[in-house]
Amino acid sequence: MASPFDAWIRDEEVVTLLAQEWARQTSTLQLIASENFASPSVLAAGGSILTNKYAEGYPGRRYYGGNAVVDEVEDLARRRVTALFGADHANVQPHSGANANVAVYQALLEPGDTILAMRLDQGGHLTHGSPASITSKYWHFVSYGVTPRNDDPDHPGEVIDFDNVRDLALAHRPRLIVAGATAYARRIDPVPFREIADEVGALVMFDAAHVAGLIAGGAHPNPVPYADVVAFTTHKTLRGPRGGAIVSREEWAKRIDSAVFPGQQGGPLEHAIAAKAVAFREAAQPSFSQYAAQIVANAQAFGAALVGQGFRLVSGGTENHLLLVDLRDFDVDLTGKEAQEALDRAGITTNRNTIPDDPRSPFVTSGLRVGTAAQTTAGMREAEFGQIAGLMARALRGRGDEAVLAQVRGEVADLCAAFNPYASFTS
Ligand code: DSN
Repeated sequence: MASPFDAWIRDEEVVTLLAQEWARQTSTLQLIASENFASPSVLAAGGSILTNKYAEGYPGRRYYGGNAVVDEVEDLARRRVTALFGADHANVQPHSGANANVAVYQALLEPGDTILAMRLDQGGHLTHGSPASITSKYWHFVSYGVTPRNDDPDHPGEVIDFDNVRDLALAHRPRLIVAGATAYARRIDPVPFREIADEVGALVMFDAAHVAGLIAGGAHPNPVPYADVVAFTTHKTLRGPRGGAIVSREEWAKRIDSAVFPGQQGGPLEHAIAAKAVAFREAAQPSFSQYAAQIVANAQAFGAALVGQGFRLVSGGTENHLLLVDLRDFDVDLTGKEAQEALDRAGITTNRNTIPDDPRSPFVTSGLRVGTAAQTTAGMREAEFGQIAGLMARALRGRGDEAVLAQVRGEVADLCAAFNPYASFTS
């Protein structure tokens, strides 16, 4: 069956591939923590005629004619997102979260300046100074990490080590401190970052790529009052189109706009910006707050059920939409790569991930990252996530037996059939 959104496509090969992807997305479990199901309105705006228009520049200051309507579209997106987060200024043009982060560095810093950010293997993002990222070629990164593992449930370890952040800040006097992560299951409090930054005269960027939807929905603290700049993606918990955005204090507005265009990008993707505008409106609805709270409740139920199946959770649990699973307690020989591949065969889509101080390489890993944002959109609740933990454990225990994997895959398909993501959207 083809996706209901592809009726206009006159290209058999592409339609066939989209039908296959529709079947995959609706008959297998989407547990990648950075993914979601965008609404039909977001999809339609993203596929609109605005893709036809070149609009280098910003509303009222374009380098091409014919942008009267496009100006209104981009202004609408900017107004909606500044209202959503209570920010002074917004730039909605970044094509991705990585672009947004690099534009912030370019706007706030000189080449060679020092940035203090979270190390990749401790939960940070590539653009937080990984040697593999261009960011580390232009700026000097110093990395903070998490506290050691500690199995006391009242004082969990593997949480951001603020003593380490402060010590490094005092020793290296960074120009910018980055808060935010890509594989970290705990709430990130912006206040200690601001306090440490003030002590050493640094600026603060909060990378809210993962938790922007939780912030918009009120499930996580809003970093905007504490950070100079907040950069984020629009397609993860925020449930919009694939892309990035930056909100900031007014004093950084001009520099950020110049860094995005012409600093990094050419023509903005106005169809994507229209889809972002739709998503920002959706995220401002009361139902989105319920959604954000349910994402977290589902993640906590999922975590408890995974622990019940013998898995260990990095940092002992979750306060957001994701869980970082240390596979070694479940099976000392099971790598993240092997687990991801076995789960794929069982219809459960996840990604392998390094865990803090992982003895294995980033290509193999000892961890698995899972998230609840997408299947919560599809209507799944705590009971279903409990069931999913059991299915994952069965698939991984029986990973050498194709009959076990096929049986789990069948049960996954039955579960997904009862929770079609596109049945839950009413507009
Ligand atoms: N790829 C994103 C994620 O999965 O977290 C980060 O860039």
